[in-house]
Amino acid sequence: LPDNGQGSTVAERQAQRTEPPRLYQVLMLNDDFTPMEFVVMVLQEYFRHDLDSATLIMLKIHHEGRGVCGVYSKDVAATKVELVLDAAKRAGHPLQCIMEAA
Ligand code: NFA
Repeated sequence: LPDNGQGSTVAERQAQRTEPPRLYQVLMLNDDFTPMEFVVMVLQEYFRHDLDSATLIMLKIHHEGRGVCGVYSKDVAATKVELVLDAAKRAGHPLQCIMEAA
C-alpha cells in the first residue's frame, strides 16, 4: 500500500491498533519464614491452581528462589500482586510477589 504522507500506511496503522496486549508473569520469591502451607494456599486461592500444581510451584520457589504463579494482562497481574502482598502482610509473612513482562 502507498504511504499516505504520515509515515505509515492505513494497513500498518490498523495492524498497530490491533496489537495484542503484552503479558506479564506474576512470580513469588522464596524467603526463610513464610510457611509452605501459606504459599500453597495463596497459589490455590489467588491463582486457581489445584493442590498438586500449587505444591509443585511452591517447591520450585523454595528450591530455585522464584517461580511463576501465572501469566496475565498488565492490570490483572498488578491486581494479583497487590492482593498477594496484602494477604501476606495481614498474615504477618514476608512473602514477596512481583510481576515481569513475559
Ligand atoms: N522457604 C519457605 C520455608 O521453608 C517456604 C516458601 C516457599 C516461602 C515459597 C516462600 C515461597 N518455610
